[in-house]
Amino acid sequence: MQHWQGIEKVVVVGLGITGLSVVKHLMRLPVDLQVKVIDTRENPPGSEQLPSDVELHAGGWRNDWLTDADLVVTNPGIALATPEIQQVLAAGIAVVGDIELFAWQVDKPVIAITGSNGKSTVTDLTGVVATAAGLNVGVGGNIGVPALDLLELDADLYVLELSSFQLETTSSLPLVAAAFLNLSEDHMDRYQGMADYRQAKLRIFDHAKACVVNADDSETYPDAEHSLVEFSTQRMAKACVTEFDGKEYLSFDGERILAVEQLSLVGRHNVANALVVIALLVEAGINVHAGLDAMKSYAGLTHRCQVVADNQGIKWVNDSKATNVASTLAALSGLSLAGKLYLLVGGNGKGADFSELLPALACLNVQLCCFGEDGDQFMPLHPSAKRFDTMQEIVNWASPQLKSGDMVLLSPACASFDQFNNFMARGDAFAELAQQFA
Ligand code: UMA
Ligand code: ADP
Repeated sequence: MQHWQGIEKVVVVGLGITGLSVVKHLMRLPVDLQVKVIDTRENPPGSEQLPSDVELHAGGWRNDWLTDADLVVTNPGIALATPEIQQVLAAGIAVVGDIELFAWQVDKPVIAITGSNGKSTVTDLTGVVATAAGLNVGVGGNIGVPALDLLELDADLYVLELSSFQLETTSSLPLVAAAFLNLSEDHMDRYQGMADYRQAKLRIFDHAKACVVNADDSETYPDAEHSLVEFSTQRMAKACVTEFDGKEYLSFDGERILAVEQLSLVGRHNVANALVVIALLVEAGINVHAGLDAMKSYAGLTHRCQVVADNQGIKWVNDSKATNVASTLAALSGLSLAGKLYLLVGGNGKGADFSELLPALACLNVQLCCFGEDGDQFMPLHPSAKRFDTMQEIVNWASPQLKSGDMVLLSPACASFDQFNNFMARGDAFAELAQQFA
């Protein structure tokens, strides 16, 4: 309880599932705290579940509450650069996030994963393999289960997906193993530039025993000396792909662990993801061999390159979680089709530069279908580009033309917030359209 000495008044900024988990956690602590909540939204999600003795100010800021606080706990959606939070910091009041509170409390080993793409897949698969190896595992963080809620479980191991937003307000998280998967442009509406975004992600290594880094992406390496564990799909590394008798294997420290062809996951990016899972678990001292059957049969999370309809030779693929350029590139890489690709792109572009898609699109027999708020930004990328308002309009237009061998792929390279509550709702809407027309 040493962290709580001298803290009485706590202001939680931002409700949602994180804010609620923070309030519940604060209530459980054996310290006497006065807790207040501020949310700038008129009707913050989760307000109906707030205990009645916790005061809520919704629809704006309460600077008097903030400056009177001993500690401010922010939702990851609130940038530290927000003027109100800057004032709090200038007044010498500590500002932390839910992951820092988790760090203050946790007494079991923790593995954490960050990166621009693949976090949820690696986090989930790490949990699946560790569970199959006999451990009681708490899996959460940015993947959608607030980390503080996991403390209620009697877990042997915690596996956390951490976003750059969460890492900004985390400074003392002890990790048995941490991975930084890759860095590509994302969230440029929140950061000054790539250097800023990278620095936020690198914070994952501050208190990590083993730092798993991508030998194919030098941006994932920490600036200071750390205990590095490299992974690569292209070269020799501690975790890499090796060839034996004409077959590719996932290998760790020179030992063949699993043939690549035995993975149910598809795509080279998922080979990288599986290598990271092995590296993290071995470094955490877990018997990865005991969980290999689970790794083999793991078919991935929904909304990530998921076939949602396959009828008359026409495949409908939901990759709604592709919310940035690199994830859409991963979906397109190695794609070979007998027919035409109908690619649905657009949404909220978060200030990204989409021109990186040009070379990949140039190699494909593609009909580019652009929709949503930033759909216009995709129009110059391919001569086939056609503008629509919604996915429904695209499907209405494309369906009569579809032939065997074609694929309709939603891999939008954008966030969904312009038209949907989240990427899951967008993916579900696409899957429904696919069912309707397939
Ligand atoms: N907001 C305000 N005012 C407030 C509070 C929030 O305007 O006072 C807005 C912000 O724009 C912010 C958003 O609301 O972006 C977030 O609020 P929320 O209620 O949706 O937050 P939570 O439900 O607590 O969800 C958060 C993470 N959301 C964000 O980081 C934006 C979830 O990640 C995460 O799963 C959850 O905590 C549990 O840890 C989502 C996400 O989009 C999936 N993450 C980004 C990503 O993956 O790219 C980083
Ligand atoms: P995150 O949690 O980082 O958003 P996900 O596992 O949910 O990662 O995948 C998000 C998107 O990125 C999906 O479109 C998926 O196909 C793609 N993806 C998954 N792993 C990788 C990777 N290692 N490199 C690039 N793209 C990836």
